[in-house]
Amino acid sequence: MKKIPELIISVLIIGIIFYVFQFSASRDRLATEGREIFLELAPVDPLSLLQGQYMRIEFAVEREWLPLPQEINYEGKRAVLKIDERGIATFVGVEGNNDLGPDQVLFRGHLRKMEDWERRREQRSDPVQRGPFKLGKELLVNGSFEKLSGDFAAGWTGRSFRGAAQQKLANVARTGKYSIEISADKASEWGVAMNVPIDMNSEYELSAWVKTENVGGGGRGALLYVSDHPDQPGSNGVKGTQDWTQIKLRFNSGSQKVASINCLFGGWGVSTGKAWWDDVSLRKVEYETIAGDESEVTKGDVERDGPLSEHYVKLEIPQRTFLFKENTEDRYESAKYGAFRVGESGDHILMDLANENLQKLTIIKE
Ligand SMILES: [Ca+2]
Repeated sequence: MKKIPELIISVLIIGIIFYVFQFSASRDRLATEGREIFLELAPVDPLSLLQGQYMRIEFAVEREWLPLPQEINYEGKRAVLKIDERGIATFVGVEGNNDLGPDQVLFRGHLRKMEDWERRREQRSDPVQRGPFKLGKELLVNGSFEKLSGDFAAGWTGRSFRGAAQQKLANVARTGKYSIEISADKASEWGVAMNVPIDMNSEYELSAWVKTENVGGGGRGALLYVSDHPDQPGSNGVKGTQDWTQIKLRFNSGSQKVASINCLFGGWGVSTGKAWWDDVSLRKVEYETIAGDESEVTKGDVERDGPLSEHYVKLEIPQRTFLFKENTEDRYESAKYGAFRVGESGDHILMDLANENLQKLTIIKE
């Protein structure tokens, strides 16, 4: 009887060794024989390396919904990626019976259908179906940074995404006496943030005025950003040296009950220089009912016949984290693409990250 547990353990060990061997053999094969493709990275927050040398990454392709002409069963299917002349891949469809083009590859990921609330949200963003809008009451407290707590603006806190920037209350203002200043000598991504309770499945407009001085680098510059939101809503950024300029963005709260509002320096990259934010405003977008003879019921029917007849699919890539080689963490700042090797079966491995010019950054540990 004593021998049986030992036997079980031996079988398990042999199994594990075999599995690891198979796994590393297929990895090696992919690494040498697979076709090289690049997938654009999407910003993820917080980009903190404090927990060790692991970092979470996402790909821009995962943020897109692809409309498909008819309903397809996605079960076990692979995505079709189209490769441009530089090797950069975009998601163009789901595998079918047709042959692949020379510029297409299969890619094994998780294909997901659009969920109901997401579909409804897409519908609502169609401006044709809506009447004129008005903005609701101001939801931000201390958006002009005039109320102080210690030597900083009450209710607002600094948030590091990458690098090291400085934040302070500045005696530069568009209105009142103060604004928020973020400055960085070394390229950084930095926010001054506040959490605001919001209603689910509602549209909001976030705006602010920004002023900049010598803002440069690969990031968007001085902008507004809603963090911890699946859509990563961000405004356009202001770079260079500009006097007070208004920036704004619209976003839908979806399933979120809190909006993490960021006055963001950097954004989809890192920036240097100095910028000021003042008169940050968050207001709900309220649409007026379209006046007409149709009843609400009829209008609902029209809406159901429209965008609802379309089908959407999203590609999710299981590779979410990687381990940095020692002392290579700062190279992440110039990362723009994930460099994959893809086999004919659609199996793939993430080999490295690459910069804007597709040069490898050699930061991923084996
Ligand atoms: Ca102010």
